[in-house]
Amino acid sequence: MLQLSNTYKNLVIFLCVAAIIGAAMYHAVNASVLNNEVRVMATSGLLQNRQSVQKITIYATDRGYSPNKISLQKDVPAELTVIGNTYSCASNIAPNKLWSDTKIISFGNKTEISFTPKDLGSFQFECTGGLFGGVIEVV
Ligand SMILES: [Cu+2]
Repeated sequence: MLQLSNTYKNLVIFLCVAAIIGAAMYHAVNASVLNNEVRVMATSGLLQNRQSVQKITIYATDRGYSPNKISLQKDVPAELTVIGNTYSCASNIAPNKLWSDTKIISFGNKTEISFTPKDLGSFQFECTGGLFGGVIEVV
């Protein structure tokens, strides 16, 4: 049998203990990092659900709005992006039960219309001249 000096034996024992403690700490830190990530993901998931927006793109064209029938969910914020692609009178939208100001849709620009539908039902929207329009169903 190889005779090991006491100092050498102590060093080996110290290294073994250090390796075991190191591995335990590594796993503990790793586990807490993982737990944090899970928690952060869960929190942002909740935030996303709470703040989710229904985004719809509508084109204002020479022949009116496309699409001109839109379905939205009640109590969920809505963001309509109206893209102006006409000089016709579809380039403005009159106030109605969902929003209270005239929206100007100039050619080549985007106009955001934001609101939260609070009531169920069928809501008409029209250009200020009443030639073109559409309907928003709140379900
Ligand atoms: Cu019009």
